Amino acid sequence: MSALFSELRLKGLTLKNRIGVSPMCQYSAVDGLAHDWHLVHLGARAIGGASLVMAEATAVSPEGRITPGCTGLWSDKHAERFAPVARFIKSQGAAPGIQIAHAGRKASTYAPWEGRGNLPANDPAAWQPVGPSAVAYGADITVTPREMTLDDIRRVQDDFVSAARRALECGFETLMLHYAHGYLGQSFFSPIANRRTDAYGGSFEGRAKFLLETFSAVRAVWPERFPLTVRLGMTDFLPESHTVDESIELVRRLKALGLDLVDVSVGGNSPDNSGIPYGPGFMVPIAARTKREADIAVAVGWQITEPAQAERIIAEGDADIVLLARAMLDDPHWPFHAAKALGLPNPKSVLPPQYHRVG
Ligand code: 531
Repeated sequence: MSALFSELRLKGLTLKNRIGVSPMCQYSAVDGLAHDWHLVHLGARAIGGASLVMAEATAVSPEGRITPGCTGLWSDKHAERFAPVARFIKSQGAAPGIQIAHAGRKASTYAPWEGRGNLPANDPAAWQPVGPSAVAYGADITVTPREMTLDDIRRVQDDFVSAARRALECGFETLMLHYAHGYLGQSFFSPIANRRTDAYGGSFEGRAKFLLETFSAVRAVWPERFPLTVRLGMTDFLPESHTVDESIELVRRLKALGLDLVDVSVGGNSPDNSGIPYGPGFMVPIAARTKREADIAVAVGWQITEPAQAERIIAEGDADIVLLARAMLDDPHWPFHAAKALGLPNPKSVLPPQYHRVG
């Protein structure tokens, strides 16, 4: 009996296995609108047998995009474009999910294959990023963000709520708030990015305020029957970073507000990555700790590539689901190949009948 291929119940949703597709930016939208690429990219991975297919970091407003090619959910037209994507994923027996995001001070940058860092100010596609404080990220993201006013904060929180409503209307059944990787939510929690002296900065309570309030506002419109999740950057692994202990306390507070699962990730508030303990499954110990200390369902990614490794993570109770990224780009049929490698009795059942002629 495989733990990786056991069901996972999250609220009213039953996932058919513990293998999910992590949200992965495609930088391929036009004016934030999803199109054929997103349908085929995400649809192929639903065909491949993942139980949860997460659409990429999707901006709640135009200035919340990381790049001009990022998807958005800031109008009903955007929702209409995502509806066939969600519908197809569901038709393959996978749960359709979406991550909603605001890029904050890491906005207005090139797609990775077009350049590095910020779009130049004279590029007509560039815009002014905002953040908790007027502190630039650094390295090649040199633009100093405009410090958000209290009105800006309210507006962005409303944008998260509107995007959540639209995500529901277009058929997504799992919603993830992007509170990782140095984007807006994460940056409010980080003493590296957040130097505010008002109620939204300073102490743990102040730095947590934007994240907790935004979560609460979204929870009020996201139905109880579907999981509401957060991807949280647990630490930057730097002395000046927020700590794993603080993150676990934040997870406890989010849980009290209705969080169903936390996807543990890295911080991304500093270009200094020297403290990140890269290596196979390096986030698993933090996932296990979070699960134990916050008593909540946990997802984990990062350098998880092998079926036996994924099986062990779930079997040992370190996490409830693995969310694969690069491994899924490499092999959309990763779940089928994992079922074979783990010696499941009928691995072809992972794929739809149209593909049962595989060897
Ligand atoms: C890179 C990244 C990972 C972890 C910390 C900082 C940066 N990813 C982040 C992605 C976009 C592509 C690059 C998102 O989370 C949207």
